[in-house]
Amino acid sequence: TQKLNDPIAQEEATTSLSSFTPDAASIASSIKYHAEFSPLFSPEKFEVPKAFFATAQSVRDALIINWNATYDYYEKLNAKQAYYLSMEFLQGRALLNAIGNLELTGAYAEALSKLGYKLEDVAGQEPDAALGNGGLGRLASCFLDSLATLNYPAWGYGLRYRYGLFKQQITKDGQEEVAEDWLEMGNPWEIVRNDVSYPIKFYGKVISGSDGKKHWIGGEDIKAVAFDVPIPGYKTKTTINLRLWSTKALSEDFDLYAFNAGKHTEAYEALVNAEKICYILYPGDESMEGKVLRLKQQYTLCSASLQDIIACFEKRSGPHVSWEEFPEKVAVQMNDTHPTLCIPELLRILIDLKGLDWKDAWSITQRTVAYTNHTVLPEALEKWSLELMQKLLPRHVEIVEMIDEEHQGKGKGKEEEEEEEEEKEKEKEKEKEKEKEKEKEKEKEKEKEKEKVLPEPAPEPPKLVRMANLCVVSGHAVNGVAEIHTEIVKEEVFNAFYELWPEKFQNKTNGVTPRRWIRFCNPDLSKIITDWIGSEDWILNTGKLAELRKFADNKDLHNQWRVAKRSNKTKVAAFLLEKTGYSVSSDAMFDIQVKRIHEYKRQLLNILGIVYRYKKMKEMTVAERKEKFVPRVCIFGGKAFATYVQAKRIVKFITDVGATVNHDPEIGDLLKVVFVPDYNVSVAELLIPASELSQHISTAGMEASGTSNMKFAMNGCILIGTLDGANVEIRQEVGEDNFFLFGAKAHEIAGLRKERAEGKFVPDPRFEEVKEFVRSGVFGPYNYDELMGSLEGNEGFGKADYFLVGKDFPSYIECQEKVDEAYRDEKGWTRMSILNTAGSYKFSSDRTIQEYAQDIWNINPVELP
Ligand code: 4GP
Repeated sequence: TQKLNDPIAQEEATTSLSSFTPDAASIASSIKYHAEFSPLFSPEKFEVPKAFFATAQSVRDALIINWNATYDYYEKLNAKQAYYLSMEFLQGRALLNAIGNLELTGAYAEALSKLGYKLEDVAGQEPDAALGNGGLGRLASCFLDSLATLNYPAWGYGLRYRYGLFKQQITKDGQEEVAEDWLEMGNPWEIVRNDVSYPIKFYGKVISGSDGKKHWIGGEDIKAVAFDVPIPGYKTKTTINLRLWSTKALSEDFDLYAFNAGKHTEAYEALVNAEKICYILYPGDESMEGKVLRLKQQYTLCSASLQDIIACFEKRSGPHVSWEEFPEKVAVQMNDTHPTLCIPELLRILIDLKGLDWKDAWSITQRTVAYTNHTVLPEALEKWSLELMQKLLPRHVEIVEMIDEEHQGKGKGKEEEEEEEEEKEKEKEKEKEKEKEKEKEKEKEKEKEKEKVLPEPAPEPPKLVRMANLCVVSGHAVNGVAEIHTEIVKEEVFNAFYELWPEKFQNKTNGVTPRRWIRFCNPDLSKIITDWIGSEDWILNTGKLAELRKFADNKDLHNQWRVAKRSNKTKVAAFLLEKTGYSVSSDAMFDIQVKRIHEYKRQLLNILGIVYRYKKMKEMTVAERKEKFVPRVCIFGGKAFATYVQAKRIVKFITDVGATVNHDPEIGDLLKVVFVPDYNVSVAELLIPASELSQHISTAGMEASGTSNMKFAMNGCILIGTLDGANVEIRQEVGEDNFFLFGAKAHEIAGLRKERAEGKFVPDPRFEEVKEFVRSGVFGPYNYDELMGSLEGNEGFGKADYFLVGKDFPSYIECQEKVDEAYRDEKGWTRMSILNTAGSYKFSSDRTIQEYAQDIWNINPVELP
């Protein structure tokens, strides 16, 4: 980062700062300047894409000034800094957020209008930066906003994927994935830092040097190059950094001889190999190639970030580096287990490169790193093949073995360690000899096997490295993301560790940034809140939202509140028409479920509830159905992982139900079912403010927290949900009367599954009826046997209806009847809506970040002078 400590640079910076006075006229000239000198566009055209790019670049100028000042000040102060390592950051669009945080929205709108553009249209040009899958990645992005806003010295580290999360298209066959080329037109926010790059090694072998140290040599070498994205705080100069790594081959790896000899592919093989590491977010890891790539991604993030953190620590320490002080200056947070490799990597650097002994390095590492768990789904708790890891990262596996020994209470003194090392070397040699013998034997046996009639014995299962255990053993803190989730983490997932070190375990209930998720995405509601509370303070101090409770019965507020909701609904209706061709009435209740498509999130329960409603409507006369049901628009959105067959079936089923119901003239506006294609952050910003009912209906105990539930509540939406994740706390805060609760409780689930597996479950006749109806073929020719079948079966099918859709179905549809009743009472409903916003203040990520800063990172805010 450019340091401004020489007078000329300072002079220049001040000049550019003063030339960027944020009034509409100077902003317009800055935009024009960028439009003219941006090499990306031809000079004669100044169309909307170009206007967006030039506008973003002019905002970036402002950000860079603050960003440099922030960095400079941190360096001078040498305060302790937190580093948030995450394989995912789901940033979404940046323009409106950045000018909003800089308080320049009005000035930019005016400047653009002088140039003949509407801010809205220009902002709409920006592609979503979708470097994340869902909750975990979006949480990381909310955290960055809060860190900057609260002036915490902190950085984010991630990867700069060439292609973000895939674009979802909905065709007659269901979901199709298309590559998301978000960098196609360039990224105006990032600053490529060719001066900041680090070597990354894979494969090779470990040797013991004559200096008594371990050396990791040979193998494949590439480099990681930094791309910096400035993250502005709200109403503060603090602008922190999100550093994203991209991978490149070393320059000498381009094989000039091969190229000149016409072997072009061979010549740039190394280049492609290096670059492909950062091609896509979460490469499919069913193949071995996919697994290798994913592990390379994880190691690249960890190695580059740690080398960078250490370089910064050394620089700030001056000539005398005291490693003992490292944990006093650095806190590393691992966002789930994906960055676990930073544990052995930190140990490797400290021991092999900086010459520390095991004991000191281990103590430093433990005091530096902490781990957040985001899921209790067993399939999501990462386990890596030991064999693969040994090949790719041989030195790290040795270190992991030492950690395991340390944990087993076999920590050694240095001499003992060295002796043992020698012994180990000898043993290894012997082992190698034995292995060779064994191989020969095996070959012989294989030859004989071919002649046998009976099959060969099954191969031994591969040995796996449990990454979560490594995190718990090595970190000083482990946290869950909602109270109920942390209890499950302590009592079930990591119970043995909890018994050993209860002090390590903490809860940090998630939060979302009120800037993006109320202030900027819902300007109409924000204005009302500000008017009634009397100031904009609630944007920084969400506790103020509770003051709305005083006006929960005020008629004027009710009217304004409903007008704002209605206007947001109208925008969504237009959007749905454009994206799906379905026309919906803004008078109907907007009932929304948007999130990743997953069986545990139970979109299937929602759609079966809709099917049941549809069937009942069809059985009634017009008058009866109007009497019984309120008109609803049921909106779904979300992506299914490309290889998750069952999730894709659910998407297809929802769209098929929509195709039938939406065209049924008997039903009209009484029921519409719409699947919004390509759900992403920007779509969420549009849908959430328009939502009246939102569904958070996971099988209890399975959703770690959920964060969209918080966004919906903030925007005055009433939740229907199970007692799961953060729902539990939301219900507590907004009040039981303002939350629609149904379903089995977390502690009952194991018993219910057992009952089901033993064939003791007696399904409700309404559940049988709805499946029967689906099977009758009302929703088209597609065979839903597999989908319906997954909800059935008992003995022998222990996994049948694992997510307990059948069990919760009756209480779900009964609860939905209560929703209809409540919606008819306009006054009562508006009151509930206000009380949801008023009670949502706890769920600001500012609160969450303050807790991390105090209880885990031990860092303090640093306000720029
Ligand atoms: C998600 C959890 O599923 C969600 O409940 C939670 O709110 C979110 O993390 C943030 O903590 N997990 C993931 C994941 O996205 O990839 O495991």
